[in-house]
Amino acid sequence: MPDRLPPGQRAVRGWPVLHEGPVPRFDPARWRLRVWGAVSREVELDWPAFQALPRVERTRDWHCVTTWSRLDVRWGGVALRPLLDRAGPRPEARHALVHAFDALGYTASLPLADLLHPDNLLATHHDGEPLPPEHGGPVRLVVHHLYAWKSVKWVWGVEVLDRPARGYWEERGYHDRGDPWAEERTHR
Ligand SMILES: Nc1nc2c(c(=O)[nH]1)N[C@H]1C(S)=C(S)[C@@H](COP(=O)(O)O)O[C@H]1N2
Ligand SMILES: [Mo]
Repeated sequence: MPDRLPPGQRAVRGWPVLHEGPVPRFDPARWRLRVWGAVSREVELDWPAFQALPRVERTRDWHCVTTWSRLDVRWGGVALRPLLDRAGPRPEARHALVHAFDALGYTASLPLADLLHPDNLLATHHDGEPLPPEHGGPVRLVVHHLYAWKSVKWVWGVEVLDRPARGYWEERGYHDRGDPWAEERTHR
């Protein structure tokens, strides 16, 4: 299936675990999903409110910048787009920083337009099973169309910005957008 593999990628069968730092403990009593920054209305949802949102499934290919790709990954969870629409990004908003609740405070930055892609998920399930903690459970972002470092595990926050900012890997030389088909691996 070479037409499904972006340049420099190879398909793997298993599911590599890849992240910086230790897997954090999830506390459902303290977790909140927040959308804030350059928005008209901040969104804040606790775990029960998040769990009550409509659920969707998406099966898509997924590409890590370290050259592995997974084909037909089946994710389940909550569509991100309606939550961003609810927050109402202000006209000047162009960028976003997505935050994890791990000890590292991992973040990924991306153009707001890419975060608004209707396929993006706050994934809680994989192949119909709850997402394991090492893969970002109970909830991670999935942005299928960008390199996987943008798909923040253990997500809690989306910060909408009217100016560019850089996340964990972007600060370390990785690309601000990260389109695998354009091989946007690092900054020029
Ligand atoms: N919080 C957090 N999310 C993260 C990372 C990380 O280090 N911390 N690594 C990213 C990278 S580089 C990849 S390839 C994917 C890997 O997800 P997986 O371990 O479920 O395959 O998670 C992304 N999300
Ligand atoms: Mo990655």
